[in-house]
Amino acid sequence: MTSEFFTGVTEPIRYGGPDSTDPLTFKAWQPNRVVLGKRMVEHLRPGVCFWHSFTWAGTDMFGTGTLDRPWITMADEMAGARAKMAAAFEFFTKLGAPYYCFHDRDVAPEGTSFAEFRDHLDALTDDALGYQERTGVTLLWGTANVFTHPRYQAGAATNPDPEVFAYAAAQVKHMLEVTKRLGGPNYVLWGGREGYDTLLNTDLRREGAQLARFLHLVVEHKHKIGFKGRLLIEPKPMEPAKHQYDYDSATVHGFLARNGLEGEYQLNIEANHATLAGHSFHHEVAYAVANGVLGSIDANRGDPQNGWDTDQFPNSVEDLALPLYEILRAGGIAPGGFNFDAKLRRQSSDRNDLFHAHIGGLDTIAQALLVAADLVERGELAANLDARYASWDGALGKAILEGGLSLADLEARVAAGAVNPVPVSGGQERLENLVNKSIWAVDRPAAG
Ligand code: XLS
Ligand code: NI
Ligand code: NI
Repeated sequence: MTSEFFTGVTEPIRYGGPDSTDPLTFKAWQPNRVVLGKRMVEHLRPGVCFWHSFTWAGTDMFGTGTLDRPWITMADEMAGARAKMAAAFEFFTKLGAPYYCFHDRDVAPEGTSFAEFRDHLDALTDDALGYQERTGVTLLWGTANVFTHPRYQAGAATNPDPEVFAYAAAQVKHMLEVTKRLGGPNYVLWGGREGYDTLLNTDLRREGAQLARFLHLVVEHKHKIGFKGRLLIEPKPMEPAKHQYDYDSATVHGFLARNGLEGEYQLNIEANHATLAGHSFHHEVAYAVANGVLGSIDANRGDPQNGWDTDQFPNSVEDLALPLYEILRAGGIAPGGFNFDAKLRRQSSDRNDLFHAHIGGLDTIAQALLVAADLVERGELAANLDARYASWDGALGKAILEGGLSLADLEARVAAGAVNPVPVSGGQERLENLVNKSIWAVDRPAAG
């Protein structure tokens, strides 16, 4: 496409500040503003995803597309793919997003054979390289879509048919190479159909072994081709399958440990998947940090009214401040980032709505970063946590942890009256007030 698609926005979106009345300006996102010694853009590394923003026409299970995405129905599929990529890079540039993410199938038409699909993908990767050079926008992560085609109806790696495993392997191998060519610092595996609809036809033992084998093959190929990026698994408890094996952070971490894969994979944690699993996003991030498996973030939100994976754009600073606090304390998210795995509502059918959505998302993560930085700088939460566990650094605590005391030793001490624990307040409300203090303190960021 030679002419522009997003004609309602003629200039890159600029910072207007909290009082700006122009809805097409940022209220909090200032990529170059320094926060705790690092620029906002380096802290957050935000990315736009291809699938929700350019590959999805606004269909749902009851209705056809409502969004204006002309490339989807173009008769010449490669011309459609090129128009889509042109519009996508035009959008990234006008928004000022430094990164993007895609599945192989988001950019390349399926064609009539795998060989044809691979040729399409290679040609479009050449195009993407050109766009990357011209715009400076680069890949945050690549991934393979091994869930849409009917061949994957019973799973990819966990399919009862090894030929389907082979097909998925071919796709992942090639997409890993494409990700390397595009300089992507991460590669994501999301097992949307690695799970079951009924246990009546499912051999859990076999499927677990198949999945582990698949993950080992990916690691092997990564090292073989010298891909320096990280491999990430994206947990999700259900949808589309009734139950998915990569249920949540802890489940995936356990699976990796059981199968000799620890250290080879980190996690891509999605806010709405956390809530679908009955956790908070804060919990999933905190678990990953505590266990050394934090990789990247899929930023979005669900709707508390129904709990589905509605993939809405993040808009709550409160929900994101504490996950960001964990991330700051862990030393940051890089080489991961914040991918907006979020889609417009079906009625948001103006072209500018895609800007409004991402402006809101960027402003929200930027503002949450300021709150998190304020919590770090004040240090009150951290001091409270240190004080709460301080006696584990004392004589008794150390002796227990270092293995110097048996159950019998401990019984002897308790029986001798040497141990008299006194309950201490957890102070939850006092701590919650500290969080609100930071939320309110950075309510109006200074222009800068
Ligand atoms: C779906 C997932 C998917 C992954 C990439 O729920 O979030 O979009 O992020 O395959
Ligand atoms: Ni999702
Ligand atoms: Ni996702």
